[in-house]
Amino acid sequence: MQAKYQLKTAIGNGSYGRVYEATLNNEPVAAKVLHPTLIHPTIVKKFREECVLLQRLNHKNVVKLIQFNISNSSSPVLFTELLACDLEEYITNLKPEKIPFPEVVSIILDVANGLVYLHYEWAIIHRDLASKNILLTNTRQAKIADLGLAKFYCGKQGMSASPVPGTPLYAAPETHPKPGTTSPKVVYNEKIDIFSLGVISMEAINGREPKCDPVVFDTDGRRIPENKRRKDDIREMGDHRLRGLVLRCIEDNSDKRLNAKEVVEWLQKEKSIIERKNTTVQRRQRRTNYLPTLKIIPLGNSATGKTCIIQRFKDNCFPEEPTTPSTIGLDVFIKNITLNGKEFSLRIDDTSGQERFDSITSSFLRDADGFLLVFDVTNRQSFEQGIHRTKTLIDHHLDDCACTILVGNKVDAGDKREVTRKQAEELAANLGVRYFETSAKTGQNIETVFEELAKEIYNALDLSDIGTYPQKNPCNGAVHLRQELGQEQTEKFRLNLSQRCPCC
Ligand SMILES: Nc1nc2c(ncn2[C@@H]2O[C@H](COP(=O)(O)OP(=O)(O)OP(=O)(O)O)[C@@H](O)[C@H]2O)c(=O)[nH]1
Ligand SMILES: [Mg+2]
Repeated sequence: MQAKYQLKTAIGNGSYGRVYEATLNNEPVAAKVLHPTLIHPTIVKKFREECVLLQRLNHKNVVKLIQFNISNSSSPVLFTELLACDLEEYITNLKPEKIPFPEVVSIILDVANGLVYLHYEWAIIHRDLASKNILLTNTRQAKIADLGLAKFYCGKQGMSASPVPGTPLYAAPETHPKPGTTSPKVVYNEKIDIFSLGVISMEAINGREPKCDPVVFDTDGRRIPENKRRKDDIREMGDHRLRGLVLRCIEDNSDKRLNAKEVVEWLQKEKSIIERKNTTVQRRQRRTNYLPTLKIIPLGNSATGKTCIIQRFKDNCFPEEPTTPSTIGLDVFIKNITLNGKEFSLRIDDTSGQERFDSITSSFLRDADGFLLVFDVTNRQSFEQGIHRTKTLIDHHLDDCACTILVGNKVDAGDKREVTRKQAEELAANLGVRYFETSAKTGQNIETVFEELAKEIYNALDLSDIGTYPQKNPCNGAVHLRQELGQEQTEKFRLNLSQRCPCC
């Protein structure tokens, strides 16, 4: 049965014809009407096969084909969901502003996810990825559109097809046939989409359409490297955080390009950094509307000196008593610090090293920005078993690696030492972290470990764009917080109300 549709305004050009805003059975849709010159039985047959396949595609980052109309009497039409605008339009309308970094990450990640679906679940190459074929919803969710030139490909050996099928500005070098070749075909694989994705990413980063030298081969018939043809775009990216990703996508040699899954992995890391950065600012602002907060958690076996380290850092003191009470559950301390001229609040969660509190400790790990893995240099077990145990705890609860420093405490204890500096440095190298020796008793290196960890977090999260926040209610000195735990749990905790900061 033929669908009842009505074309309204033209909104763009697709690979085979014009795209209109339309209604289909009274629902808003986009309708692509095939160009009359293409109505030839072979093309229409191919088109129909393609429509049947596309109708089966179902992914949030691929535009959904709703229906198609192929009759002998009129131009074939295909109907897809109607979205707000395409990426090219969005970039143009934003000028002179550029798309904010978090949005660039999320748009490119959406496209890469769409490509993972097409490449790995269907073995389909799009072949015409360009910013005009990336559609955006009102909330900037991106969807790959116009699969008019899409083809099945047969894995590694690639496929042979007509050269330069897509939009030249975005086309991978291998789709340009060598001058003087007799065969009009070129062989390529899914990496041509990755190349186009790299060009689209540069466009989104630079906030303008790509520039590219139209000359592909030099006078001796040698291919001109893409980083030369696209040097203006590359220069304009400067040291943008996604520069490395883009360069890996537009490699001349397709084998060296990332694949769609690797692009997704790369961008997911960026996304999680953005999310952590947002929490850094919001976490504290939600409560008190002042400084952005970095959350640090010292972890380690019981009696390694975590609480003493924190107290030395916060109040520059060390308990007189020969033994101090073990931490029950979790205590929270706040101290403000200055990093690169900006004020931050360090929130230090003092965890208990006792294994029976591991489940409480775990619930606070997820949004931590950094960890101190503390062992006692006079206690071998705290080094061998303790660090392994606490590192495993972090790995179980964090998807990506947070900043971590290994700390050997109690170095004042002289000949009682059971772990050498060399052994600790070896472990640190294996864990890929830095090592510091401290003494909460003498104060040795205590400020340094916190400052170094804070600097690591600052750099990892690229906090340079976090402005200084008005400090309405400065919370200097001791703050001892009860956490938002259930009544039953909180009853068990020590809580020094006199030290409790009213602003927290
Ligand atoms: N000699 C020496 N003793 C220390 C040092 N740091 C802590 N201690 C002692 O080690 C013991 C344990 O210290 P805490 O800070 O309570 O240890 P903790 O890691 O917080 O222990 P839990 O709360 O049970 O996890 C106390 O008796 C401290 O006096 C240090 O740098 N040198
Ligand atoms: Mg303690």
